Amino acid sequence: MRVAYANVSGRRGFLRLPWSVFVVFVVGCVAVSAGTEVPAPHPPTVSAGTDVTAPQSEPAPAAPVPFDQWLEGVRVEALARGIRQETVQQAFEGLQPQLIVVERDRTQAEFALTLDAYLARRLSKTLVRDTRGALARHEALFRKVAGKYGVPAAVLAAVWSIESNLGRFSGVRPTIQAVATLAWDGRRAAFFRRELLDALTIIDRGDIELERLKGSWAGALGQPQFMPSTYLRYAQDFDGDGRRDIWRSLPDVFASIANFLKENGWNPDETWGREVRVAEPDAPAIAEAAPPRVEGCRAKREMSEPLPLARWTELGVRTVTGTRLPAVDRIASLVTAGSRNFLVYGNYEALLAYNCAHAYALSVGVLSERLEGETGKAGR
Ligand SMILES: [Ca+2]
Repeated sequence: MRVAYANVSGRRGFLRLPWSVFVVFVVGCVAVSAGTEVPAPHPPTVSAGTDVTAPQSEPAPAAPVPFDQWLEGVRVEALARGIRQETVQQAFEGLQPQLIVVERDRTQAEFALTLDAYLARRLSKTLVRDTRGALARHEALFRKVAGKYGVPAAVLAAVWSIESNLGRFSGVRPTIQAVATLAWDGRRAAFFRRELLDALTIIDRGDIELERLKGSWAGALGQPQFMPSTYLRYAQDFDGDGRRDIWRSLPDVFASIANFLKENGWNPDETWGREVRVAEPDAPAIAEAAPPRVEGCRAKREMSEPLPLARWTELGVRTVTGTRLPAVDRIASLVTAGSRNFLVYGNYEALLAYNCAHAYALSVGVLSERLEGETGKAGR
């Protein structure tokens, strides 16, 4: 199987590398959810709810329309969509493209890491400790949100941790400017134009003031790093103050993450999957019995067709400690990450809906497991 990872910035530039060998990260994505711009590996967390495998590029116009002229067209479209004139006027007042955004979108500074090496580095002791601490500190709130949406607290905390380092780095770039720049720049014009109109809608609805509408350079908002369209569809007002504040309200942040996963099929009776042991001699039979999928986002095409757990057992697959897989009637797909293998259930696909990359979904899954311990998933 072959795979590559990239975030929004890499949409036009997916590299195709051997699946078992490399994970490609775009350095630019570091700044995506980290207000600081440190070149370290980071999963493509920019676009919750957006399939990064969507068509990669649109031809850039031969002679770009001047920004002001282009913006006038968006203004007309926004008004036609019912967004109030004063909202558009305020948002577009003095607006200029932000060159660093274009630069980041074009930068191809990439480096490769095996996926298992990535997981080992990403899930550092510090990250696990900090996330565990946050989970304990907000235990009552996590329990309340988990109870309402049916997504375990450990999974919510893991997503929060991976997306914005527990809210520490949710991005400092003004969203209207960032998204308008990318929409004008042309490469993903249609996609970012829709996101720009959705960002205007967010302000128009009064969920947040213009000056607080901030996020990554690629438009991902707040602590869950939702794109504006994802925000409109999934964000929640859990503290009941009438606003969906995914920047400062932890009840809203946790509930928004939970609602996204629930609406994308999270099943409260199952876990996400588990690491498994595959013996080398069994590999050919497994490849024959469970070929790669042919449909779905890129990461889905890099996992096997699903088989019943009993069939995986017949094929010689065991838990990572060598015991038999649970005797439950459930289907699972195989994900290979370098030297490691994982059998994943439907909930894993809810994580892929958040961000279609195994580097992301495995980070969340493995981190959540470390937080809750193996006992949390006995028999599941
Ligand atoms: Ca609220």
